[in-house]
Amino acid sequence: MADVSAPSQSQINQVSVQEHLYKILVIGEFGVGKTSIIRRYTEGTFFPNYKLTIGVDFALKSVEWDQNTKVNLQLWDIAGHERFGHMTRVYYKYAIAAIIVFDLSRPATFDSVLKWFNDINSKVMLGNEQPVPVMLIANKCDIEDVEIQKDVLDKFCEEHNFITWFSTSAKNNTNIDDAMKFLITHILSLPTDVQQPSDNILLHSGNTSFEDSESDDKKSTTSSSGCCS
Ligand SMILES: Nc1nc2c(ncn2[C@@H]2O[C@H](COP(=O)(O)OP(=O)(O)OP(=O)(O)O)[C@@H](O)[C@H]2O)c(=O)[nH]1
Ligand SMILES: [Mg+2]
Repeated sequence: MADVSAPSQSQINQVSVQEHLYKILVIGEFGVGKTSIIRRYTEGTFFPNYKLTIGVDFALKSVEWDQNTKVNLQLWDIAGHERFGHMTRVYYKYAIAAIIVFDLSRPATFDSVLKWFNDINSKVMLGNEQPVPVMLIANKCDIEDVEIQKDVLDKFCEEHNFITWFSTSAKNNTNIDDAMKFLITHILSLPTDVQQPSDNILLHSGNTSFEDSESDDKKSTTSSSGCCS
């Protein structure tokens, strides 16, 4: 005979929780602190030694956003070094948002922000053909004497349609969580038709170095060599 008893509270909760998987790109010049920001956010750690990323690295973060919403972020940590740049079209695929990082102590890295921004806009868009939302991060605000030109950054973001900017320190854990919360809030507010089917995004964590050509998309997003971070 069928069980006609009322569902328990935990069964009700299970049914009503919505789970999302979002692919987020973290890009910018080499050494600006992309890997450090991701590590701080996902693991709560910081390493003062620079170990450059080769190709692309992945990290996952699950956030219990509210009682009804769980958000899984797949953060794509893309090497900033010029020589790895030719694979970005493959890496960008199915991204729902991007973070462009620059280093407050190296002004030239701000000059490259638009290069990265144009790279994204020319290679990926949302499901509704709108541009991918981009957040600007001014990292290393802990370094003495760095200047944060708020007006310049406000104007820059408005002019180029960045969703906002934050000054952060991966070293001191300044504003990293707030920046990510802002980004998640923005993503959750996007119309549902922009969501990419999450089967396209693999829930892997690890390091991958791609040697293949840009056209070999499928292979690239599934391989995981575990080589050299
Ligand atoms: N003072 C300070 N140093 C930082 C901060 N974030 C990162 N660093 C240091 O900057 C260096 C580069 O950081 P990474 O996170 O490896 O930079 P990246 O952007 O991932 O570099 P690539 O992988 O080459 O593209 C490392 O020595 C970090 O310890 C920060 O907020 N403050
Ligand atoms: Mg790195």
